[in-house]
Amino acid sequence: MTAASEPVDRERLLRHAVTVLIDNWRGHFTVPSRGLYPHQWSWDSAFVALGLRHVFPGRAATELLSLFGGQWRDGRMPHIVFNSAVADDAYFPGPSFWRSSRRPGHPPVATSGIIQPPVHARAAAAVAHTLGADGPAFAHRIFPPLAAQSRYLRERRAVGSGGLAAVVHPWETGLDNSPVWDAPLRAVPVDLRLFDTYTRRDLSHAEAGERPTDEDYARYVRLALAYRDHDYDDDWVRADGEFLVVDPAFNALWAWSELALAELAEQAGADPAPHLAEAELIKAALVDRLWDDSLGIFLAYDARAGRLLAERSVAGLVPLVLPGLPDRVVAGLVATLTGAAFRGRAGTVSGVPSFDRTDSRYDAQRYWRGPSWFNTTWLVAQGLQTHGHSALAAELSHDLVRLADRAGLREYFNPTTAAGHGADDFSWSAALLIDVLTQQNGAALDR
Ligand code: 9WN
Repeated sequence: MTAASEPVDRERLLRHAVTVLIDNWRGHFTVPSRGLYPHQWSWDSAFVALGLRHVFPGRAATELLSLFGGQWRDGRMPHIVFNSAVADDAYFPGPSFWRSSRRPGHPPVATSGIIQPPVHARAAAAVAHTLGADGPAFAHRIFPPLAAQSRYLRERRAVGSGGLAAVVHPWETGLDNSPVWDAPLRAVPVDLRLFDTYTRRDLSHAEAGERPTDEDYARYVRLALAYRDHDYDDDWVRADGEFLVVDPAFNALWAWSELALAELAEQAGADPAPHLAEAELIKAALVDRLWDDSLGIFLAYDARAGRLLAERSVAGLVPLVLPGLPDRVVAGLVATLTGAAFRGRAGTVSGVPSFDRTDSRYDAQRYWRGPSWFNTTWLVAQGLQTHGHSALAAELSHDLVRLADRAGLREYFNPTTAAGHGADDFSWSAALLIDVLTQQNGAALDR
């Protein structure tokens, strides 16, 4: 019996995943991990809700509603809503770094000032569905903040004639230290004086070799400080910020969420039409501006330098989540996913590596520079399912189960050895495992 065909104890895995979500629950939200990330993170909460809904649907609704308690008056949903029960320096950069409370219109809770990929409406639509008869009441409450989040992207983050949204910090992509950001980050000086002004808390919880480098951190801090010191002004940052990038995953998730907003609008008594139209607009711009036929993948665009970044990362596969992509695009994405850059020969790679395995900068255990992650692998599986590639989707879901079985609910995984890295008992790994186990039948998983 090969390792891939060993039977998996689904019940045990499910129990463990549920225990992790219970242990990481803080009364109205879930921390991504108990040590490394002791606050509420934006896109983490969406993935967590997608799993929580199967076991505690009420908590899933609370998770999303409590997150939007941190939304700003301009509609931005910050990437962290701080947990006032932990010390300011439990995580760096904490509340005193971001200074959200000095901003007019800030909510009564401390937050960061940057954003993360907008996958929340998709999670909310799934939660509303699971809530059954209580779905419309939840839709009524969650629809207005979700619609405001989308409006913020359209009004404050759109760049160029295609109108796609730009991110102004690598943390906004969620794929923080992807090698794709190396080139745009070269324009951001490493300010050595900054090194003495902060302590990296992440290194007390994870190996330095698995996290971003000190130089990258100094750039992250510089970018965040500049945005903060310009009062988080999006006119300033779009004109003069040192990092301005259009990311395919971010925009695809925005379009996917617009489709979900249309579903929620039906339940909330609002008009779905503008959301369907917005989704089409974003999708057309993605294909028109970011699709690269020769590389068979969507690329990021460096709006500062005015050029596409010709590198293959999992972010370029995520647009598969969108229905109605041209056939040649879907075929190209599937060929790239199953080719040497990502999955290669059947059975040799687990999940979807976060970066091109044939590139010299691929690093199988450093954060977003190679490892497979649950959320991006799950998103690609969703996309495959949408386009009728069910067998390949099932393979990816099966990989997630096998990774959890072999290495536990880690933050990220070496795609070839299946070793786990980063935080343990990581919430979105637990939540998406629950989703996968709940959606699949046993026969497929134990093959
Ligand atoms: C910065 C919480 C977050 C995820 C991101 C992941 C990581 C933070 C960090 O952890 O980022 O936001 O300190 O490295 O890259 O995707 O949301 O799990």
